[in-house]
Parts: sequence; C-alpha cells; structure tokens
Amino acid sequence: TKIIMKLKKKVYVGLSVDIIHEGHINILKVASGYGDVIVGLLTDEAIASYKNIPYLDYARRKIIVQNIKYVKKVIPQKTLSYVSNLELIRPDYVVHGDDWREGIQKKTRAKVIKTLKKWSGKLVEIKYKKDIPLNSIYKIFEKGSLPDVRRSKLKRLISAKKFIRVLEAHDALSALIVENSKIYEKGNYETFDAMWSSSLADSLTKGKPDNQSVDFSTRISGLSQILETTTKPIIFDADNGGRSEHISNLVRSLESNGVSAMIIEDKKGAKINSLFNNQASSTQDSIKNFSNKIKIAKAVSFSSDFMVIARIESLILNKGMKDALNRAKSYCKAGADAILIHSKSKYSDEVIKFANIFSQKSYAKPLVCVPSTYSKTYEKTLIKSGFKIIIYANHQIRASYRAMQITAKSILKNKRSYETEKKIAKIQEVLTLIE
Ligand code: SPV
Ligand code: MG
Repeated sequence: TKIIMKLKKKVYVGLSVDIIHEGHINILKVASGYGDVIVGLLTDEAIASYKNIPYLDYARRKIIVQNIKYVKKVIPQKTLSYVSNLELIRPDYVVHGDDWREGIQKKTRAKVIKTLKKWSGKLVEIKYKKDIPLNSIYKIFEKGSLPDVRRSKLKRLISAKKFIRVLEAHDALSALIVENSKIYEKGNYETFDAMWSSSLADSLTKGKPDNQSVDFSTRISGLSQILETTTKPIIFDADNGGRSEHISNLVRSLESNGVSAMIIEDKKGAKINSLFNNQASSTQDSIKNFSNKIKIAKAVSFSSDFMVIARIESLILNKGMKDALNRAKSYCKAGADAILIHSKSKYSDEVIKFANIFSQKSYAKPLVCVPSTYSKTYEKTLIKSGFKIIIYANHQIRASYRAMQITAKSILKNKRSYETEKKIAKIQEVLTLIE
C-alpha cells in the first residue's frame, strides 16, 4: 500500500484576547479544521498602538491561548499589520471574523489578501456573531476604569512602548480630547498615552497665579471629573510636594484616586512657574532635604505601580549641568522612579546633553522632558537621546484661551455671532460628544 504523507496545512489567526469569549473559541475551532493553528498574539505594544493597553499582559495572555486545545503554537504579532508574520510563516490559510471588512481594520485585511496571494494562501472569514455582547463588555472594561486599573497603566505602558506621549488636561472636556485624539499615519495610529495634570493649567482655569494658590485638595477634587469620563493614566504635577509632613497624605490621595505618578520639583519656599524669565526669587532645595521627600513619598505609597518622579530645576536656575547630574544620582538613589530634567532653553541641546550622560549611568531611571520652550525639537530626536516620557504641558489650555479670545472679539466686532460660526465647533458636534 502506498502511504501518502500529507503535510498538515498551516493556519494563521491573529488575536489580542484580553477578554476571551466564545467568539474566539469559535474562530480557533473553525481554524483547526483547516490545519495546524498558529496564533499571532498581538503584543501589548501592538494593542496599545490603537486602543487601551490590555488588562492582561502578553505573557499571561500567551499562557491562556496556548492552552486552548485548537491551538498548536503561539507567536508574537508585534504590529497591527499581519504582513511580517505571514511572510515568516507562509500559512495556507488565515482565519478571521468577517467584521473587519469595514472600519479601521479594512486596510489590514486588504494587505493580508495581497500577501497571501504570493503563495496562493487563502483568507477564510467567519460570520461575526452579533449576539456576543462585546461592546458592552468593552464599555464596562474601558469606562469603568477603576483606580487600580488606571493607576497601573503608566508603568505597563512604559515597559510596552518606545515612548510615552503626554498631553495636559485640565478638565473633563480637555481630558476627552487626550483620550480620543487619534490619527492614522503610515500604518500606525498616533495617540496620546497619558494626561498631565498641570499646576499652571489648573491655576489658569481658576484665574489664579501658578504659585500653589490653588491648593492640592482643590486640584485633586477637580480630577474627579477627568476620572469619571476617561481611562488613560494621569501624571500629577505636585509642585514641590509641599512640606515633608504633608507628602504622605498627598501620595495616599493621588494613588487612591488612580493617579499613576506624581512629579515633585526640587524648589523650596514661594513657588513660581519655571518658565518665568526672572527666577530671582526661586531657590532650589538641598539635595538632602529633597531626597528625603522622595524617600517619604516612596515609603508611604501603598501600591507598587505608583510612580514618584523627581524634577530637577538646576538648568532652570542656572546651576549648571554638573549640579543637575549630581542631583539626578542622589534622587535615583533615594528611590525616584524617573527623572524629569527641566529646561527653559530655546534649544534642546542641554537636555540632550544631560540625557546622553545620565542614560549611561548604572543608576539611570526613565527620563522625562517638557519641551515647551524647545518646541522645534521632534519627538524622535528626544527619544533617540534617551527620553522615555514627553510631556506637552500646557497646550490645551493655551489653545482654548486663544480660541475663546478670538471668538469674543469677533462678536464684539461684528455685533453678531455669524462670522464666528464657521470657525467654532458645530452645536451638533459638541452634543454628540457628551451623548
Ligand atoms: C506645569 O505645567 O505646571 C509645569 C511645567 O510645572 S512648567 O510650566 O514648565 O513649569
Ligand atoms: Mg507646574
């Protein structure tokens, strides 16, 4: 008798499976009918590039998927695009739900079909089961971003992503802009990863100077409107943290609300904003005293995911690079989870020089920058120099201030609102935003 050695066909299924449901099992079951199923499990980074970072990280999701009986093997899919994994495996089939024919995945699908053609592979599409209440599951998951879940997201994003892009938010509306702004560019989604709760922006909304006139309690209760309406992690500008005796309550308040990080700056006494030209009345804290504040903050924090970030003002106060580097070392050793090197130079040279030296040190921690004055520098330059978190610290409040001013003047000038109508958001648009 003739033995026919038939090689089993290879079937590729791309999945992210944060919440596993019967729809996934159905796809895998059907796929296994075509041959050996290789799951391309989307990495945390690939998922975070177009939606919230998954609740379960890659390693945990992998354990789940590789133990499903229909699955032969799990490999990472590092991009939204299937192409590089398909080229690698050259599967005979790709199996997917038919729900990707429309919407954001349409282009991904087209590329899969094109790639499979090269070796006559086929796309098998399974009818999408409308009775799986996925949207409501995801809604609970996303909107019900409980404090623990939200707080832990920043650290997870830091390990999953090349860099973290942060934009200032000062109320629910501006936070929704951070949450929802998304552009599609060269096969990738560009989004913001987190929000900056800025002392400057919070002060501006209240018409008060940025000198701690708006106290922490007021600012933290103001956060509740952001917490109720969004899911992205929050980094809180805690000025100099206040007096050492007050730090423990501040940390407790922030972490129990689900804030992921607080940044404290090494200035003391009467506070003025770092971007004021005249810093004559500003004094820097001693290394010893400030390191102690970092130690207190770390010691009282309940959770392992709450980050204390130390902000160095040496370059703002013309104390020089050596002083800045020296402080960075002490602050890291005191337990800071990251270092923000601030600058009010028009050029990024000094922060880049700092980053180049600091990144080489054995005690180095992730680096943060606030490119307000050196706004010509592109993100890619900062990332290449070693920065991990980039904070756009005040741009939404400045944008809305200017837009309101122009609108008010237009009404004064034209004695009606018609001229301004085409420049501002349509009433229908703002209504749907809060539906
Ligand atoms: C803020 O946004 O309040 C900051 C950054 O602290 S800066 O305004 O540059 O001091
Ligand atoms: Mg501030």
